Amino acid sequence: MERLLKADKIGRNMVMKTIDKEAIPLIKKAEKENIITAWDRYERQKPQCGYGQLGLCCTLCALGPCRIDPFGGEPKRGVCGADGDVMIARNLLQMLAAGAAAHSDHGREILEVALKTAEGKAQGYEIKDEEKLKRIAKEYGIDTEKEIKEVLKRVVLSMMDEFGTEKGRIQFIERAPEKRKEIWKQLGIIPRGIDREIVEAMHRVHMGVDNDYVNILLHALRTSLSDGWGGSMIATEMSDILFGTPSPKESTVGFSTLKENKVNIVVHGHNPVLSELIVAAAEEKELLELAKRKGADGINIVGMCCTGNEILMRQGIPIAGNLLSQELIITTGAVEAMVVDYQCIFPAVLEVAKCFHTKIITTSEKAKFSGAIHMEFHPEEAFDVAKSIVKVAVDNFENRKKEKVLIPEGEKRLIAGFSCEAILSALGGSVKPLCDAIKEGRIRGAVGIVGCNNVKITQDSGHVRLAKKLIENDILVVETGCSAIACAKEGLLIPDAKNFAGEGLRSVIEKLSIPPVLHMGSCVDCSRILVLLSEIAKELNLDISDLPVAGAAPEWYSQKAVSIGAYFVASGVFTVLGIAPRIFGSKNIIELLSEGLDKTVKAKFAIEPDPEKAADLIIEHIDKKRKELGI
Ligand code: MSK
Repeated sequence: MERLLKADKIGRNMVMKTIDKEAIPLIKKAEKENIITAWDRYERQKPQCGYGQLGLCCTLCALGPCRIDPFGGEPKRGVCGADGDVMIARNLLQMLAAGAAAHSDHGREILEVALKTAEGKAQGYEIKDEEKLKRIAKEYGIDTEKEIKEVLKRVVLSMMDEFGTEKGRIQFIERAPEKRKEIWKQLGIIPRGIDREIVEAMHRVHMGVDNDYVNILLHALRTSLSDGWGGSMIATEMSDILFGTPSPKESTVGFSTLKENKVNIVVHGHNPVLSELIVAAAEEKELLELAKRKGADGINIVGMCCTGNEILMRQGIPIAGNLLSQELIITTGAVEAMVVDYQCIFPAVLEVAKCFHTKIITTSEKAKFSGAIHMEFHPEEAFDVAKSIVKVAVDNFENRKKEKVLIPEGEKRLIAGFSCEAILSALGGSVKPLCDAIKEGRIRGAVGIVGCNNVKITQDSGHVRLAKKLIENDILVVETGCSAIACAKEGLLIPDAKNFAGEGLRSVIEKLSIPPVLHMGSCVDCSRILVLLSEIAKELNLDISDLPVAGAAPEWYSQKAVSIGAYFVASGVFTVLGIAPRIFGSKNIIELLSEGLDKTVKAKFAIEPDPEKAADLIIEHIDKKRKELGI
């Protein structure tokens, strides 16, 4: 009886933790071996601070930490005199600025590699998409008749200028529909420079600077636009130029992408400048021979989180999992090295790795982890460093303990690589067939589901349940980041998933041989969604806010997701969040982020943790937009 109760408890715990079937044996293994994971640490944090959850806690300066009584009692203000509105607005802007900075600094690094590539000083990089480079050069007014590396150099320098303040306006804003640009102009939120908006955000949150919550949050919108239409869009476009614009590729997903007889290397983080070269290095003859001498049948690279999405989209490299998979993959006992750059890497991977032979290798000067092996990546000797990293993993194969290995079975197929260019090409070169299908009602609308996993929601369940209900209701779903990985694990990223789709959507995707859920890339590739929406709006001579579309982040956790959500809404996309942001201590801010924004940017946020109800809200919104358009 006791054993049964225990089994039941484990079963129920599993259901609470994840819907990823391959994760379950690994969670059980972690529990059995007392390996602590994010779910356990979350339990130990409970109850999480009530003031913090409402946003009514301020740790910005040394007068505090301060808190405000949410029931109207004392204290009503912080030591400096800030009320709840100001406290929450400042906290939110600081969070958003960190996210915008992360995306944009990632973009800057790609530009630095591209500049070295143009100057012939980068090792292992080249221009893979000349056509795209020329197209973007024209947008920037750069002469494309010059030698291609000179064109690249000029584009890179123009983009680098946009991080500063000199230009006063970022170029890709011009891609937005006229009506949208007019709204931004009226509100004074056209970004003047990427770094400028982020630095100004940090200035405004300093004690005694911006003390008007509306003004603070308007700047939050401007900062987010500098990310979506600036730093992230630059990261996406320059990655396409250097590594190739994604086109549909078949691959596999899950922990079962690890191979028992091979050296397994997990690349985790965000920037393709690292993962692309690790993939290339793993094909080097000398390293393959070394692997053989060590007793392995080859070298197997798998991705984790967004750097995984980058190499999946461009090269079809298998993707092992998303945010909450990172500790579990080490518990397989079959990972020789986890190579990381930055963002979304739990410091805890070092602790889990101590229980196995796995080496954690950090590569970025700005993201060191105590106890990891640090092998710094610089463009000048990038390929040599990539080879050295792969060699560390190969040498480590002989330390693997066979009796500790557990690789779950069940590898799933997926198709990724739906860049805007790939979608246009599937549609025959223009968005018109998609617009026609929307007008005729075969496709009711489209939704971008993005973002992370969060321990507060059963892993992947928010993404999967929302996507399933939407496609069932003839709504096309596009995804990025961990959301795309979640739905891939559930088999929604293959044409066979048409069986989950409603009749109208099925008729369209069958004709195009595409899945009902399209994988558009990594977190920075949310900018691809903005470009696609702009193209559709321009084709129909509408604003983005007029379209029957929406955004959703059912399991978000990161500061970057705050920025993405804000630039979606600022761009005219109704967006539903599955995790409540820390704003519930202020009625004024709740009102501003919902009805207030609707009156100004013609889009708003909604918060709904239940994915079924979130789908209902989205369907209602899409139907309202269809009605307004008379379709
Ligand atoms: S990796 S930001 S957990 S999507 Fe881009 Fe996933 Fe969110 Fe990181």
